[in-house]
Amino acid sequence: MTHRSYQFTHALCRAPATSVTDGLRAADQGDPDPAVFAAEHDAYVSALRDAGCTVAVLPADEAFPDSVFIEDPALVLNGVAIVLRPGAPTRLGEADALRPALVHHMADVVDLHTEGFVDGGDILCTDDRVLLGLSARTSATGAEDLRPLVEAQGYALEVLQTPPEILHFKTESSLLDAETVLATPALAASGAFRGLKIIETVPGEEAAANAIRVNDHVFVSAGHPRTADRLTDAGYSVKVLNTSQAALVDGGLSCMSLRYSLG
Ligand code: CIR
Repeated sequence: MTHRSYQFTHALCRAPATSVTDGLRAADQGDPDPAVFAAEHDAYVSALRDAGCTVAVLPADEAFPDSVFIEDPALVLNGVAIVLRPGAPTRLGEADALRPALVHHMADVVDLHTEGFVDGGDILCTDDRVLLGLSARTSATGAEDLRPLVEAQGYALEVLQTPPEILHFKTESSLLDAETVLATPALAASGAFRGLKIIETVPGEEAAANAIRVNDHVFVSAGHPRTADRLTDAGYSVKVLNTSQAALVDGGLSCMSLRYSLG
């Protein structure tokens, strides 16, 4: 049986811009170093390739400091890209800037027409459901306008509430397999994961929750050894990756690729 929620043939990434030093962040802990960011991004792309994906890396887009976080302006279901409407003013133009590449790489492209907003970072997909967390970046109007596009791909849309202190729904959750998510205790307690098993991050390692399952492996950010052990003990093949520079601008593993299947 194939699992469209975590089995992928392809991934699309965008190289980090040197302007990532101007990237959005909730709390300033210093600017990312573009050279170190590029090295961490290269390792991330290699890990996607090692996991079995054909990866295309788009050139850096200096006009958009946060454009390395390519997950936010689009959602890909069944190889069809839905161009979203990112909720941060400095990121709104990323959708149009990405569109030509989506036309080139995806099976089809459709546009979310809305006065509202949806960020891809607020979307967690299972095999049959799209869980969408409302947040400072994703509005109820955007969610309802997205519904028919998601249903057209054979998914049910569930609209949930992301607790206010969390940037994106998937900042604190990720899919581990068709029945299981990794989540922080705070997001697990929100009741969002009805019908799914939950493995919680270890207290103090909340940032580990932004993991990604890619084919046979679960990528986890470095610096969260006890959560990584918890996943290994649960039977997952864990691959640890450095995301120190993305973390300085509130990014993590899921944000840096659009994962999808063709054919
Ligand atoms: C932002 O605030 O939009 C970026 N600095 C970080 C985006 C992270 N993306 C994600 O969680 N999907």
